[in-house]
Amino acid sequence: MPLSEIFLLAVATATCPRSRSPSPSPSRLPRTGSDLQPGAAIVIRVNQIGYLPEASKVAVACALEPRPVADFRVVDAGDRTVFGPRPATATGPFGPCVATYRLDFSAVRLPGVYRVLAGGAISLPVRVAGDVYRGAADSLLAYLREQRSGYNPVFRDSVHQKSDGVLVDHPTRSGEFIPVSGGWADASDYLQYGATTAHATTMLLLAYRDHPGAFRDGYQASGLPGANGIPDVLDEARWGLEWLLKMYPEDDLLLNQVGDDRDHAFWDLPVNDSSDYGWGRGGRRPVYPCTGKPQGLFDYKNRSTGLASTAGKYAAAFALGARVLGRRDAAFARRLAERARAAYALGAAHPGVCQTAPARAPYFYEEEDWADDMELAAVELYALTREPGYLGAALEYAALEPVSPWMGQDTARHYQWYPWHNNGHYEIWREGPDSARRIVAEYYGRGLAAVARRADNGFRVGIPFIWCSNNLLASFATQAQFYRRMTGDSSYLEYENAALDWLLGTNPWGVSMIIGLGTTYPRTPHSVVAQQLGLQLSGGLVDGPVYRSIFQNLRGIRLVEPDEYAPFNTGFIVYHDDVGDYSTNEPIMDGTANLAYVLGALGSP
Ligand SMILES: [Ca+2]
Ligand SMILES: [Ca+2]
Repeated sequence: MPLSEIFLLAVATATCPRSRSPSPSPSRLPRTGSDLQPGAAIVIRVNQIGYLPEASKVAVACALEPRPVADFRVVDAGDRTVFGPRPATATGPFGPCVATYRLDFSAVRLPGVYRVLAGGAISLPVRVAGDVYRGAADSLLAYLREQRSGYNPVFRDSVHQKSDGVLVDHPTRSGEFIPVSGGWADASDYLQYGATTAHATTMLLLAYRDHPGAFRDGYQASGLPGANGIPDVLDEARWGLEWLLKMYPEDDLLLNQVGDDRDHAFWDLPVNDSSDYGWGRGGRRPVYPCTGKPQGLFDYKNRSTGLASTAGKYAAAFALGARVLGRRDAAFARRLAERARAAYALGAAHPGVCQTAPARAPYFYEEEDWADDMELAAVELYALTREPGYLGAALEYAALEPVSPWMGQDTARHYQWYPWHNNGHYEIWREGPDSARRIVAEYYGRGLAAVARRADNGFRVGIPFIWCSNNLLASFATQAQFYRRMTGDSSYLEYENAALDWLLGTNPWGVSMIIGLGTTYPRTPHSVVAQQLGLQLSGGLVDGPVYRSIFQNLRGIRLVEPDEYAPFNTGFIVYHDDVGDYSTNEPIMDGTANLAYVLGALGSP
């Protein structure tokens, strides 16, 4: 949940003596900015980490003025033409591009570094090699380490270690201290949510289970440098699991979140967070239980109806964790298995959603679906226990939500259907009988087809550009990859590749959306840590482009520097590499972990 109010409070008012102006010092930060030269009317966008030799390779030319592009060619590092001229495929306007052209150079398979030329424009260098994705999934983990609460290895200091937390909004126990220090801050604020943490943890566990070769061991359990004999992705997953166990301390006490948007009053580093929740500045933080009822201590309330959405996510992470970590730590796995059964039973008894709790601002994660979460929990418990009742339940839950409902739609509310793809179908395919495998494959296919129908544009993207659009692309690519593995059907491979290419630079702005990956990536993210320490975060996936109307209507957004991408922000979607834009340029913890799976698959040896 972004720092929605920070600029209103920190800039527009002077009532907070310790508030800091978020004006960055751009000169301290390296900038690449736009590569659009004055007078140029065409840019060529490519995947900036490169292409696997046998993969399809499509650059996209974006013309900002009407100018026909008939053909293109590819040159090698010595400027020799190695491919083309070949006809460019005209694909119509998109966003700021009055015309787009797809430039397919899949036939270039020889490893090397190339550039694509068309219409007088030239692309960034393009690498073709078998190892272009090697290490990419691991690089995401750096951001998760930076987001750690409890002990933070970047600061080598404690973060909220003694302050978390005081139970609030509980019918009988409000005011009680419950030790819940740990986990990850959700985004550039320091709120922490059980639902997003559980999904992130699940994605890390799945990434390692299916693609262990993609991950290395360079960090300790604490997150400090140094190998410990455990792949870092499992160190990070365990960090998530340990916190989730604290957030589910008793069979009937399921905790929802730590902190709330009162956090947004200050632009502080996590180690000296001065938020005041009524116990003094920098004091204790509230921990909210899932209550099954609309929640919010002040004017704004969410629309919670039950516990299953969060209980299901916890149960799934616990059960999967028990399987993946079982051989390394049998006692920990037994504890996880016991908690998985209890959380699942709690969710089954309380169907409905547990949304995050707003405080002073009207923003919260408006999750509306819970069958997907209970499906995943049930099938992970089946995989763990082989008790047939869990498989039967998983199939029943799967039938309640065959397709993640955002797929095919123009818009959705914030986190309305979450997670953005349903891991449960893939797990049923892995664990279930043939009849069930066919059914869940067909479910995935329906969702992919619905997105593909909206993708008739040069970039081949069919997602709605709601807040956190990059998560939708990462999840679309993940689901498409699952589907291909399940069916052998490559009908959606073009869209799967386009989604990843978009995240890595093949988009109108020519920006890789993952900090540190590629050539041109966000240099001034909406992050206190990056801005105040003048350091470059690495690994974080930012929110991504949004509809212009969303950018214009969210509270408190102020761009604080000239927009280097202004020529590309003329269409229906916008993106700003600006510390002030929490709608498009804020790294997010769960989105980053969500991407680990698909990058891990591509980066496996
Ligand atoms: Ca390690
Ligand atoms: Ca859900």
